[in-house]
Amino acid sequence: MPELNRDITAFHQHGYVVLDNLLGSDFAAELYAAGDDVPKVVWNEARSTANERVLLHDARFRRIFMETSFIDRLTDIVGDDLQLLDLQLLEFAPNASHVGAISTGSREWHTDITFFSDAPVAVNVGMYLTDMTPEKGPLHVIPGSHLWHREPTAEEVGSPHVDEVVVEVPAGTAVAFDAQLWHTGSKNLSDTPRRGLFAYCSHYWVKRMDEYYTRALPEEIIESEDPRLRQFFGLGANAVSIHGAAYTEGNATFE
Ligand SMILES: O=C(O)CCC(=O)C(=O)O
Repeated sequence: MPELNRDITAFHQHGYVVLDNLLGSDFAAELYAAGDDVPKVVWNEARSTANERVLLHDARFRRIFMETSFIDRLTDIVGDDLQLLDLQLLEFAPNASHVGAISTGSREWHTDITFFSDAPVAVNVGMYLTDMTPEKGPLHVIPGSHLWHREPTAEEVGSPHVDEVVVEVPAGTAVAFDAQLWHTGSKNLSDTPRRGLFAYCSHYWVKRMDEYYTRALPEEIIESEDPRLRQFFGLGANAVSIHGAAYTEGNATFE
């Protein structure tokens, strides 16, 4: 089994990086328990999710972005204009017959975006709340597949791949991967739910997935004066805009 990539500077080469101890095991256990309390949408017998606003209105989930090194570490990967596009809690039911959404095979290879480019556009960050042992259905990735510029075919979706790598990590560790990378969870064969949080990150100039929600962000975020946190939640650029440093000049004229 090849060694997992833990070097942020090699992120683009491999298409992923393991972020050890991003949450830590105690906080992961607290968030796992918090997952009992949040309302979830059941997609099928194997998979249910809780959306960003449900999570952010619970102070325990906000602490990920206010009290851990999340924003620092993702800024190192994405850049100074880091923004969150979406956050989800993903739960795979115990003793599952499916990997997740659709596949009845042992894999469910997919990319998270179908716009392919050499430059990384979006990065998904899986924060695992349970030890990802083989029976828990760990993430699998195909290093380098973010540069293939295509989605898996119908024949490829459900089957093991010769170049796949199993990302067995302990609870509280995260895996950041390019949204173009072929990746898949695997079946949760254990007798307890598998829970992970997925923070989908990108640049400030990419639109947040606001249409998924009807509820506003919580006041604690809207009223925050931390410029990096405001940018992270789409409330104002902190980094110099790709539209130029004079991006906001003239706002007053047209009020
Ligand atoms: O559950 C996992 O480990 C992977 C989840 C996934 O594939 C996704 O969020 O796109």
